[in-house]
Amino acid sequence: MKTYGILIDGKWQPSSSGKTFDSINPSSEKSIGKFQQGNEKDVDRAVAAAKKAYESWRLMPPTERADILLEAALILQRDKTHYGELVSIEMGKQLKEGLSDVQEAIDTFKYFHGEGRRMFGHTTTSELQNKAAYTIRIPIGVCGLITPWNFPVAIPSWKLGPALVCGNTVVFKPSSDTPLNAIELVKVLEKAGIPKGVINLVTGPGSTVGKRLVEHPDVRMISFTGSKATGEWITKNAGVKKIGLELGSKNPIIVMDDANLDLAVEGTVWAAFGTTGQRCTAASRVIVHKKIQKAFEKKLVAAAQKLKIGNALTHEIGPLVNKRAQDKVQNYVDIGKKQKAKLLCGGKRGHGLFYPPTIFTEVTPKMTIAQEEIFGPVTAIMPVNNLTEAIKVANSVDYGLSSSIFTQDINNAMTAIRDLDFGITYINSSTIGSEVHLPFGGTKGTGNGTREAGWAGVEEFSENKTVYIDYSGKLQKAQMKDSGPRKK
Ligand code: UN1
Repeated sequence: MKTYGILIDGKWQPSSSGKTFDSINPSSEKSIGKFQQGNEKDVDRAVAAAKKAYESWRLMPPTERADILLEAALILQRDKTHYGELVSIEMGKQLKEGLSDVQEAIDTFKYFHGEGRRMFGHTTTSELQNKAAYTIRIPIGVCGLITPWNFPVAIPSWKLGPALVCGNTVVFKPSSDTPLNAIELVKVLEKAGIPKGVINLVTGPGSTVGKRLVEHPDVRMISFTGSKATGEWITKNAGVKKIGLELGSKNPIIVMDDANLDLAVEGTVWAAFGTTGQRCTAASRVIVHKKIQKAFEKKLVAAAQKLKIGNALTHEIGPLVNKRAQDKVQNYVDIGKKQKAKLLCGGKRGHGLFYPPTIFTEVTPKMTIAQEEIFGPVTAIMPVNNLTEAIKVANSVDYGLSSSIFTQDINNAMTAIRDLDFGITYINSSTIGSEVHLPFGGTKGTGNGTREAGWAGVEEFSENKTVYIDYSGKLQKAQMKDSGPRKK
């Protein structure tokens, strides 16, 4: 069994804790390697290395930093099968999705390669003569990146891409469920030419590694994707730092009575059961017009029962990530039954870490399964009478990441775009499938207003500097010209 190190100042090494943990393939429940259980001391050394590397990294032209990202994209592209299989093996999503996880990272690095030649500021006027005014984007400093297991390559790339092109250095703490994917991704960036100290990687528990990173005074920004509880903890404990949060959701699909039903069923199957429901963008609520409810339910159950469950490398629906996740899903299903939601299919854990697609109907907005993120292959059909009620139900949760409506009526679609309180709205498509050049993130409990990906990624990982250049040769003073009271 191979033992992997942590990366500090360009050197892979053991943690000072002397302890390791295993990463488990959830399909077989076998270990795939030993990883360092990092601690506070490791984080302190990693932050110090990142701080030192920042001095020269921030001065490298952004186009040169960007070239390293392009090179990394090309390496991933060349060996995409290898990296895609690794996603399926360590995280448990089907191979096609493992490959698309890697594709999302390739696209992201290519996009941020382009940002090396954009990173636009504003040029504007000055209220004084012979004076110029404009803004530039400047790096923030050392960034702490804390990432989840469900997109073990794509989500780190959303953070690493913009952080690096903008001139920041990083300490990366990946989820303990997918450390190998994180290490392989960082090795790709090393191969592509990242100088030592610019990326440091410390594996280990959130309660030590993550905590120290959040509290460290030399870390200027924390970018976190994960649970709402941890996001709230970070908000309270990070001190004065920039914070970017993406904290999950309870995403709805609305199916109107005029919808193309087969399309709506296909979209729901993908959004509810794709990645075994383990996406922040998964649709765990389907708000269905009563007129087509029965027909929709019949088609959805039939489609869900056709899905092939098993080893992620060879099946459509892989396992849940670990035992804790499976217990959590089963617990929510039991609560659903107790609260009198009607179970249409699934509802009982499979062998190992597997769980079958599970559909409830007659779910009402106050039920627990209509409110809380389950992060498993469970969806709740909620019948409604009209669009106004559908939107009200859709908005009746604490989260606001992704939403979707299936309708052939432009008026319904435009109303939904205006009124759904979510960061993303899809028309006639499922709630999953964001593209890397557009902002990704949500309203309400999903985050704190930051967005990742696309130009929003540059905004997230840089700051504005405002520049004034006075070429009058005099000391000109703003706001000191008294225009006096208006004359009648
Ligand atoms: C996530 O689940 O946190 O739109 C990210 C999607 C993917 C990204 C999901 N492109 O589902």
